[in-house]
Amino acid sequence: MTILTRATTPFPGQRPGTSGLRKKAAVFAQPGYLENFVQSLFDGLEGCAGQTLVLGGDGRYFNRGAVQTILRMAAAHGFGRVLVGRGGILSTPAASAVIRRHGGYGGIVLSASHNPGGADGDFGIKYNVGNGGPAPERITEGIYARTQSIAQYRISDAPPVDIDRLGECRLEAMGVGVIDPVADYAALMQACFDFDAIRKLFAGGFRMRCDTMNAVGGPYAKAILEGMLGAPAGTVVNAEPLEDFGGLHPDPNPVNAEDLIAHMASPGAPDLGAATDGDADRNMIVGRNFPVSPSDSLAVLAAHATVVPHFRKGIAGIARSMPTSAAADRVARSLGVPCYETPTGWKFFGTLLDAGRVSLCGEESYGTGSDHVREKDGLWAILFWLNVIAATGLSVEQLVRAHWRRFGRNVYSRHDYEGVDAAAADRLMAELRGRLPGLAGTAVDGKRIALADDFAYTDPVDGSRAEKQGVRILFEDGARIVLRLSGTGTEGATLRLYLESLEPDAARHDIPAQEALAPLIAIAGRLARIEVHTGRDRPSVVT
Ligand code: VG1
Ligand code: CO
Repeated sequence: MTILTRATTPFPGQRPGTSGLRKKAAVFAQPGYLENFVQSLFDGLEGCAGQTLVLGGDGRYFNRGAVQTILRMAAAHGFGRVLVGRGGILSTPAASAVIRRHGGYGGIVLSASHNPGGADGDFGIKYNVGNGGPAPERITEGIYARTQSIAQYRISDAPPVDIDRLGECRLEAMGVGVIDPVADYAALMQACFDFDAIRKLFAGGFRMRCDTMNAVGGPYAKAILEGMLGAPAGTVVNAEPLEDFGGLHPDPNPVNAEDLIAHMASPGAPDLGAATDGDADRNMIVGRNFPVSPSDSLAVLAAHATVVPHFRKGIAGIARSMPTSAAADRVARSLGVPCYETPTGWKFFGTLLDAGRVSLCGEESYGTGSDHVREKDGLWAILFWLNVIAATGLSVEQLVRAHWRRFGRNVYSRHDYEGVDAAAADRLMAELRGRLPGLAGTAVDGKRIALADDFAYTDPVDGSRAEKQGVRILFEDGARIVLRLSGTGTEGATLRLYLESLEPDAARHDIPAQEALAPLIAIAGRLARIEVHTGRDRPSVVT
């Protein structure tokens, strides 16, 4: 076995976005493409010689080949040991748990998460640091800088490692531990939640459908829900991780998980519906004929946190991404704990969690998590709901409605304009930004604007600064419009329009969100001239 140094030339555009580098699988499959990125990552790591790296992915097309390449490069770089999930499988939250539990130097997660998979779909790679969380921007920007001047990479010519058998082997001087991808994670879940109470719930006839969308959540949900908690076999559906997710788009929202939504609306629907995404860090919660908005989910869980063993003593604070509704803010206020507003992307929660300033975090994009790992965590959120249901005896709908009555309802929706011409999307944002200084104090359709800015964030722990994180227009009555461009797409641009209005009147809580938000939708369309710029008279996805 020899460690080879191979000459290479830079590929353009290897800049990680909201969560890692995502490109078409065919782009990643080009000779040297993955290698360049991984070498650029390794070049920036200091003191990793002899250390442990965690490696795994969501099982999509190209996952297995990428695992072998990265193993051979890690050996050439002097890592002491790589812990790899059997079959190359690790969900994003499980990778975070393994890094933390085994004192990993960092970890590589192979996933384009909620993006479609398969040979014609997307592939992705993300780097997590020693706290188990996504690398902060100074690291990802450093990787990107090196990809632009890379001239060579190092790789062992060793034969492939058998990643399908648990146990230890060697690759050059490096150890490779093939681990059960579920075990550490399942133990952590057991420590967080009241498994006895959830077991009793299922034993008492509580029924659930958990749709893991043919993605990596399947083995975890099966082992924990059906294995440890006694949910009937068949509770978890689409449970086999497939390279193309069986053609499903593993982005759990009412549009992509329409089967689950229909099932939950049918006669004899189970008590709880849930879905997870490609890498199992997102969750969607559905009651009987009652989808829960992710922003509400975070707020409801926060309000009931002390029923869960992990939060028995209460929570230190909450953090939410800027476009996420302010429902959680109201809960934080009532608990007397701080609520932080961060830019979109889980990487901005890490410092707050590490510093113990917050215990719970959430994003409007079906992401919820806590200080148990440093990633959002789909199955954790589902278990949290199960624990709250078991402890209160209330249904999903009862919990949410009681929450609205107590705190008011933050009516919420996101409109996505996908595959828009990138230059047109940039023009829209530039024009809108240009108009911001004149907006505060003016009224549109009788609604007075209190603040209009481009969200900027200074991390209160490490002082790092993130700018241009999305245009927000705040109205005096608590309503908000937010516009930003997606940082995870691989085709053209995706414009995201986020809409929120506060409805304190319980008599109006039944009005469908699109109807309640109609005036705000009209204002947003006009202010941003969405149709003029994009040529679209309606969004592609409404959630
Ligand atoms: C989207 C979501 C964001 C989430 C990110 C990664 O980013 O809006 O909240 O953190 O995806 O989620 P963007 O830039 O496309 O809006 V995952 O589950 O795809 O890693
Ligand atoms: Co994900």
